[in-house]
Amino acid sequence: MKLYDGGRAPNPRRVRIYLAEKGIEIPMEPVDMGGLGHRSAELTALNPLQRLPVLVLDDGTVLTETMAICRYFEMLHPEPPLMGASALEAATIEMWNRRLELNLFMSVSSAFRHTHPAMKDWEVPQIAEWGEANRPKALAFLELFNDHLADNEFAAGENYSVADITGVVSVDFMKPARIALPEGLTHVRRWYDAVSARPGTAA
Ligand SMILES: N[C@@H](CCC(=O)N[C@@H](CS)C(=O)NCC(=O)O)C(=O)O
Repeated sequence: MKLYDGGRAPNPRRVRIYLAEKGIEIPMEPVDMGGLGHRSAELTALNPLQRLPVLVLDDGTVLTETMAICRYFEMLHPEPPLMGASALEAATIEMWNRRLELNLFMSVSSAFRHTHPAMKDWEVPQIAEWGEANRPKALAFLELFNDHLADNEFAAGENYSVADITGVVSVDFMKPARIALPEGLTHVRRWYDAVSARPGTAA
């Protein structure tokens, strides 16, 4: 088994944090994304979408998509549960993970990819106006998330989960996207500090 990893890029980082939280060690193959290594013939053959992360199993089976890769390991290593231990927990985690992916991660990612000069060969066409339009979308969702965290320790309730991984990676991604975390979001800050301090988050 081998995980093609993309260094600082947020989706590969989500898988690395997930694996660290689970205590799972697998061989990693670093890909130089700055040098467009993810578009090499080898990577394109594995993932025609030319995106990372990519997991290749021992029998050659290829898995892409961050959450699909996490789901694969979750079934093999259910403890500690990061995708829910009951039907309701699993659905609640899925709900908040999707909300965070679609409303925060995507907005931050669009702001970064559509405005940052280094992304001009990655995001074609690069539309600065669309990038700018996404900054307020990210901030609006953070307001909602702040209200939710007033009554919840973690993104999906009382237990740490993959939704927290998506959340913390999204907030960290705000820095290169040049979106400042507003001072008033005290519950987001409390949650962010707690999740950031977990050893796995350094992965
Ligand atoms: N939906 C995919 C997205 C993967 C993705 O977009 N990865 C980024 C790195 S964070 C990438 O490989 N980008 C390369 C590119 O845009 O050329 C997932 O969840 O894994």
